[in-house]
Amino acid sequence: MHRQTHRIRALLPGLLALTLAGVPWAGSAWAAEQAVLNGPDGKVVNLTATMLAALPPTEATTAYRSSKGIEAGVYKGVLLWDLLQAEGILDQDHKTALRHVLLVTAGDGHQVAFSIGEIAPDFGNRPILLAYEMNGAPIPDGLRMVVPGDLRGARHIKDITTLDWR
Ligand SMILES: Nc1nc2c(c(=O)[nH]1)N[C@H]1C(S)=C(S)[C@@H](COP(=O)(O)O)O[C@H]1N2
Ligand SMILES: [Mo]
Repeated sequence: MHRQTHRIRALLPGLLALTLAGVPWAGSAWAAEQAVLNGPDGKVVNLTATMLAALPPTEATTAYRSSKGIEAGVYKGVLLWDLLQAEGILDQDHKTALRHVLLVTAGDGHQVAFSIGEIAPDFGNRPILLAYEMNGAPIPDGLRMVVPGDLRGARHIKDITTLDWR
């Protein structure tokens, strides 16, 4: 009896891992705490899986040119615009909102600036996505920018650590 209890105890971590793997997100290698959105007036938003899942999910298919050839993928995530709206980051006066950019930084230092005018539905209306899933599975190396229509890969930033509103 005692022996059996030990055996079950030894199996528990494995069982827990299996259970979690079946739960969307829980088994994801994405460490949510590592991604942060810095807004105006010192506002800091932790981009957790839970808060992103609460926003309308959006899908996008992209194919971009990289040094390895054409990289195609189906992505799921949230529109950058939706995220900024939900967090109240954008000024309601569009002329003020349009002064700003979102500087996106990756763990390796790769950085790209996106303008508010580019993603605003009334202006550039580009459906730029902060993606957490690729081809039906959580993206293992973290959140990724997806820029439908871009011919080259540079703005498809992987392993995003920071979004800075400037
Ligand atoms: N974090 C990070 N993301 C990045 C880059 C990078 O250097 N660091 N390079 C970009 C460039 S220039 C390209 S072409 C694609 C390459 O993506 P691939 O590895 O899927 O071909 O990733 C983009 N995302
Ligand atoms: Mo590239």
